[in-house]
Amino acid sequence: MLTTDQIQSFKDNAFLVLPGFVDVDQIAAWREQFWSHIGAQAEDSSTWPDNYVIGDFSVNPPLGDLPQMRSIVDQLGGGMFAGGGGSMLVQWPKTDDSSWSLPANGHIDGYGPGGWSGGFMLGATTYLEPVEEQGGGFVYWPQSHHGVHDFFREFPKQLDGSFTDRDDWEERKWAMFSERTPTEPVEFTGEAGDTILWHCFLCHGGSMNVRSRPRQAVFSRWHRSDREEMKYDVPEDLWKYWAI
Ligand SMILES: O=C(O)CCC(=O)C(=O)O
Ligand SMILES: [Fe+2]
Repeated sequence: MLTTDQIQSFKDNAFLVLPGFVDVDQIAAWREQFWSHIGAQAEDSSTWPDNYVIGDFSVNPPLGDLPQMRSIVDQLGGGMFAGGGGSMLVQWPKTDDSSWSLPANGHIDGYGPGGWSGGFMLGATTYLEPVEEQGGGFVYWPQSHHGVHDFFREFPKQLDGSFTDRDDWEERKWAMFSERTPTEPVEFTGEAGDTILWHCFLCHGGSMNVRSRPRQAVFSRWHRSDREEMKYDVPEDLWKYWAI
């Protein structure tokens, strides 16, 4: 369970870092599953592939099935959040490229059956190995949920993903959202087992890895179990569909 302070911090910032959230034995088991699924050796870079999305694979048990995650998700969603798979995204080292920089803009997710579906609420990302700066970490814009919320209060119909049909989309793309936030992007660096919880309106993205180890991250997402009824509602209260 999260403390009152942790919940307040999540509400203020749209993310919450939980150091050491998944224990070492579980991480070791997931790493084993991952390397064996891709048929490569963790310590031999000549065997490494270059695919970002690890297809047909989910860690077992999925992140959302861990008891400590279940209790937090129930606490945040009041029992109304469903999902919690364990797909993996891997940033393989690009040692030949020294032009590392932070991404200019972050995006927001809108996953669901058949693409943008609404009703997406919460994401979580857990690392299977330490990730240092410039190591391909998950990058996010603290407090960007407010600007994104304001955007959809202004253009509520575009919550269905149709903001990509706007005349200014080609020119501005995701800057439309990240421009509304005053903060600089932050890299999620940390140890194996460290986890970041992120709000659905948190601007975020991937980043380039110029270190030596692959950035191995497990991603889980939760949606409202009643999303068909609420998915394109943009309430004035950002926390209407949350229990916090
Ligand atoms: O690879 C990353 O850290 C970012 C991935 C991402 O944007 C996503 O899974 O929605
Ligand atoms: Fe994303």
